[in-house]
Amino acid sequence: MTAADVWQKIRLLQGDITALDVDAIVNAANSQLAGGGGVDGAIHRAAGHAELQAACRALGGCDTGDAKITPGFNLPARYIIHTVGPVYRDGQHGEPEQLESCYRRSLTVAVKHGLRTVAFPAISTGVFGYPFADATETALRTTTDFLRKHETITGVQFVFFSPDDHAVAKSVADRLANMA
Ligand code: AR6
Repeated sequence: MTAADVWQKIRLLQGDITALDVDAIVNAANSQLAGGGGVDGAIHRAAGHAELQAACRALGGCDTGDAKITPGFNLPARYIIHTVGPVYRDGQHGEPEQLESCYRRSLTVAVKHGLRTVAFPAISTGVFGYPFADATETALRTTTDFLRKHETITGVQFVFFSPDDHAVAKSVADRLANMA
């Protein structure tokens, strides 16, 4: 698949990821899969807190850079893929590789479950402090590389809660797509 074909499968949206009717939304979780604030809190509220917590507890946690799947319960999305991003220190402690791994592992889990449409939030860019533009470049590069090799995924949406983040992400995507 050419780079141009891959970019046709990518969409950048502004809004609330819990509203999306896709095969799976990705959660920016913590390594205990214990629930929390930010997008994790919103997903737990919308999916149904008790059911999702019970499903997460059965998974026994998740390493940074790894991804695990649960049902979507009350969400429009059929599944939730929980991934744990790095806590950003200075970028010299493996954070870029760990963030890449979050996107690669989440997409690998999606492929293994036969899922075709996936939506990501901006992993690690809230509480975990990853600089937004760098994180977005890593997200887009890793995802487009993955989609070139795995054609069963038909669409990946990147969902930004704030209009400012959405605008920055669009400019990062335009730059990368023009280089492709
Ligand atoms: N839809 C889409 N994006 C959202 C939503 C939403 N409903 N709500 C927030 N965001 P964060 P992290 C954006 O902090 O940095 C939790 O407590 C938000 O604007 O949710 O990976 C977990 O339990 C930001 O751009 O995730 C962990 O302990 C992005 O989602 C920790 O936070 C990610 O921000 C994970 O921190």
